[in-house]
Amino acid sequence: MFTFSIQPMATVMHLPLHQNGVVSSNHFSPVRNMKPLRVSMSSVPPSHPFQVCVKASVTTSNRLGDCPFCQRVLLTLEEKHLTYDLKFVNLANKPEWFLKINPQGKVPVIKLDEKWIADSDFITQTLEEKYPIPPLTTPPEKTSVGSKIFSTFIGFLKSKDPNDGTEQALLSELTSFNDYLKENGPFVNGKDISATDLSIGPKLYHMEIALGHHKKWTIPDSLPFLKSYMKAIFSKESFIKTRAKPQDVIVGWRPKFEG
Ligand SMILES: N[C@@H](CCC(=O)N[C@@H](CS)C(=O)NCC(=O)O)C(=O)O
Repeated sequence: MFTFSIQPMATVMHLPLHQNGVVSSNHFSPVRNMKPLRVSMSSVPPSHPFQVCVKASVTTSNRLGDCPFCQRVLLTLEEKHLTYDLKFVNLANKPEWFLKINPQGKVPVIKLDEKWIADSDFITQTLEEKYPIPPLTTPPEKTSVGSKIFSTFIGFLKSKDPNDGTEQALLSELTSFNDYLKENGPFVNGKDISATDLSIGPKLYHMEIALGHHKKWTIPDSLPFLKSYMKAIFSKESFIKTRAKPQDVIVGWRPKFEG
């Protein structure tokens, strides 16, 4: 097990969470079954960094790999100024210690109040409830904005037939998102970055690198608000610190491209 320590830029107050047992996305529907959390503004910051299991790089030892869900969790920790230690998991040969933590075998997994919890939806929601400052909540009516971009990107990446409509499906989702940003941006919730941006940003990063390399595809100039959005997110210090190496993204998506 390799551990990589990350220092905070600052600290914030934190709140106690009461949960039972190991939680994973297998047993736990992130939103529906979420237990009520007790919130107290008088709590102190955690004395130790969080432990976070993330995908290991396949090109460089002891480095973060290409998992957009892991980056989403790390971005949330960064934006909330919470410290963390990374545990790199080789997903091609999962170690026993990791499968004990999360029998489902998926990353990210984070240790919160002595319990390991999985699934980026659940993790980020729990972090928001335990550490509400600074707030990252996206209003419910905006959380589905851009939600089909990732699946349509994968559909296009996997496609072998240029006329099967998958490129058009992606373009349609990107155009809707561009138009939304034009009216409501620069971020999904307006001027401040929020949880939905921290979810979409890593996916757009993967899309740009994977489609650029495997399909020689680039985002059309007709989508300037999307381009500015990507530039704004990709240039954030928190994003640069937590992003995967482009080569890992290329290698990671190759099996889907080659089918
Ligand atoms: N819904 C999960 C998805 C997590 C996920 O699919 N992670 C991938 C890596 S990007 C994984 O661990 N895959 C297991 C494997 O490759 O064996 C989340 O949001 O955390």
